[in-house]
Amino acid sequence: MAEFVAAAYQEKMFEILGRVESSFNSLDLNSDKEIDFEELRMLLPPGTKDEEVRDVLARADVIKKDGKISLQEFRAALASTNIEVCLGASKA
Ligand SMILES: [Ca+2]
Ligand SMILES: [Ca+2]
Repeated sequence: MAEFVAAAYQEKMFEILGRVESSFNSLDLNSDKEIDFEELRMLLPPGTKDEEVRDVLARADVIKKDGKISLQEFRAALASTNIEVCLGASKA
């Protein structure tokens, strides 16, 4: 039973990671492999304040603090925070 749960969990993680990469690519409008402030702003709901965009960016921009979110940072952010909820990707 535990093995079944572990396998299902792993499968789900792979599914999420695959989706993370494709959603990252669709958010990376200029295809430079980073999500910058403007790209992040477009992904958040209309009317989101600059400081809120900056806050989300700062929470994810933790590995290489260059003001942009790399795929690695994007994944780490999803794994460690509820930023996934912000991105509307919470449903399995
Ligand atoms: Ca970009
Ligand atoms: Ca970064």
